[in-house]
Amino acid sequence: MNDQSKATGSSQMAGSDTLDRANGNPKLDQLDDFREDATGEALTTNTGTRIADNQNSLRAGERGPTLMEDFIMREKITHFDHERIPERVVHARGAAAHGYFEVTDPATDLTCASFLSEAGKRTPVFVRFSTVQGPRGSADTVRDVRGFAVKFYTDEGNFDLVGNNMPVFFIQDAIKFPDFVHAVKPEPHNEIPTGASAHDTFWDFVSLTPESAHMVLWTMSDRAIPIAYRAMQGFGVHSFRLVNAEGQSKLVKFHWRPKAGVCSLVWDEAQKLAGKDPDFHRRGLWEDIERGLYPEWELGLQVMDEEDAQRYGFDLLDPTKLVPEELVPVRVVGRMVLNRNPDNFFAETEQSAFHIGHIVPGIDFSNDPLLQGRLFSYTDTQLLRLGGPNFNEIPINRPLCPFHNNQRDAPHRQQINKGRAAYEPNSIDGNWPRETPPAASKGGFSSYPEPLSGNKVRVRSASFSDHFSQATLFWRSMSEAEQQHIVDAYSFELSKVERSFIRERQVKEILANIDPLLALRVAENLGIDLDSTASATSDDSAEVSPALSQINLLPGDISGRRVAIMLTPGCKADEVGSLIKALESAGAVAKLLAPSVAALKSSDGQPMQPDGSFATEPSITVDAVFVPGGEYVLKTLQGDGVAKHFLMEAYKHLKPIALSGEAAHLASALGLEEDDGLVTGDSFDPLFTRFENALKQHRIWEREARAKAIPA
Ligand code: HDD
Repeated sequence: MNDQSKATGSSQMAGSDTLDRANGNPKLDQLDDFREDATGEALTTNTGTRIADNQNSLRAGERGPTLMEDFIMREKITHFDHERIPERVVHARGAAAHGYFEVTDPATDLTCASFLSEAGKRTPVFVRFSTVQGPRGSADTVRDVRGFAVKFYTDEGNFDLVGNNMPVFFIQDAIKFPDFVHAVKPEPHNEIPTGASAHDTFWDFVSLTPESAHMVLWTMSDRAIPIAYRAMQGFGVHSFRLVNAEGQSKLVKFHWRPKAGVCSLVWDEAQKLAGKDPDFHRRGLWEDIERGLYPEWELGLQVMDEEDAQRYGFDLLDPTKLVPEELVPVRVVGRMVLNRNPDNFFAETEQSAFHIGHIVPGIDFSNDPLLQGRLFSYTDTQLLRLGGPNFNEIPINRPLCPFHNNQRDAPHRQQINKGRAAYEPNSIDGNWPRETPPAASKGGFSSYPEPLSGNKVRVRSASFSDHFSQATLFWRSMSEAEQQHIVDAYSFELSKVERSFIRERQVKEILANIDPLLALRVAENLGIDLDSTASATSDDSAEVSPALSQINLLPGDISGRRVAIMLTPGCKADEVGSLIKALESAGAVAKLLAPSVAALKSSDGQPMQPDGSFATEPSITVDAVFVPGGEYVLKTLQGDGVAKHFLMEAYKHLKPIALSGEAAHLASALGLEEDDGLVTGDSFDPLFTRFENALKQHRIWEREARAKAIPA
């Protein structure tokens, strides 16, 4: 059975012709994809004993006590009692998918890594996206960094690119990671807040840690509330090293560029989704893949000479700095497509173990002190979380290429290693498995022979000391709307900080150093007196990097966008048909919504089956709304508070709305002013074209100030 039929499996099961009428169960041939391990097989204990009764424990008499002897019940409950493993200490909340990486432009001049060597070469990947702060059950849409971890199962071993959706990090040295994480996590006395950084300990730490200024600015930007995993950039953050067959090395930054463009939620939407659909991102990823709308990214490299490590005015080893794309363009070498959902969340997504130290010949590390510390941390954490050193034998972590060594035993060993010589050198087994000398192709891994010297010291290089220039660059590169969102985010978060001295420190010592106007605007919202800088203005001549603004990262089409079609009794069937066709041919998703999920009759008297109701699929779950014309459209929608809220909320969240035919009157009835994104008309084709153009912009930013007056 293919993935598509799997997705619709539950509704097939409901069909009467697929039921085994004798006992009301689905027929076996409809089920075998659901339990391929056990369909048609007897229920047994873990040791294979067939079970006669799985409903009742063993009792002394019908109404008597349960007997210790009941090995079936005890085995079952013991296993259940141990079902959980510790969640990840950070990045606990996540979702993942399988796919492939394909080389589009071989990088053999830069690296001997075989997975980057030939155009068209495909390598299987498993990708896990995550938030950082919240626990496993927390909401997807909170303000946070998103993890973007890619496991390449290359033919020379696994390569894990364990990155984020932001190109910089909060700290420069791994020794500060526990401090940072303790500060951002829920506070220890009451375990509040879940999935949020709007609390005293986070702002206390970052206001005392100027090196965090740049990354905190990113987390206060729209990047921290992505609309979907498919619409996020990914970054390896650190400078890595690529080494070619001649042994030459370059420093590189890895970039993932989404085909869907970079788009975000608006803050009100993100907060509401956290309650109404906490699974919003994982659901989106899952549904897109089941629909065949496969999320896709380009893999790009920024390549720098080692001699230039300090040429750009910052240090390439400093993970709080990015390399502006205007300075070093991104060279695209391949693409990644996610086209298969996991079969089992626990076995794959939860047990996946990423490690920045999983590399292959042709890739190597730089001396970034954050990277260096991470090299220790990831194996260490898996030992606890996955219960011992055999975690790489778990199917999701196992390489697809052959692997052999003399490591043996330890908890949960899966391999049954044959033979007697588990050591090297040996003469009993011909000294196998043997080392492979480094070579141009298929050679063994050898570290780049970087010359090193120096005293043993605990110091931070002076080249790491500028904490504000790039924060200023980011701020200056934002559009007006993006800047406003940043001001709003700082104001929101700091308003939740109880201690006024922490708020003040952040504004006066951090924001004022990024940009005086940013500080002033936030200070005004917090009632902080900034006398000394009150007349300050931003330096308009300061550099900008257009590549940092999401406004410049839109995809130019509407593929993958979700459009709600608000159905009402008597709605025009031909118009709904044309709309679905037009959306589908543009790669967008049509969602038929109605006052309830009951089928309703359209203008041609035929039943139309909604996919959901206005209440179950609120406007925050879609990108745009189309209301087809129809005899009863006004009466139905105006008399329905949920429907009215749906439309007003979509307007407030700056979404394109098309009101066709009779539905046009809803604009004035609801007090919604027409603009580039609120389009009305009687004729489908021109109306759809205007609607599609608005949707290409994703949001109608010019509406934002006006929409503030609409109740949330
Ligand atoms: Fe980390 C998980 C990304 C710094 C220690 N990290 C983790 C994950 C991602 C990142 C995406 C989730 C992987 C998954 O989906 O399973 N981490 C980053 C990035 C960093 C970074 C981009 C900075 C550039 N991390 C960092 C430091 C340390 C860690 C400095 C420790 C010194 N990270 C961990 C960890 C985690 C982890 C505790 C938790 C679960 C896991 O590793 O497997 O070891």
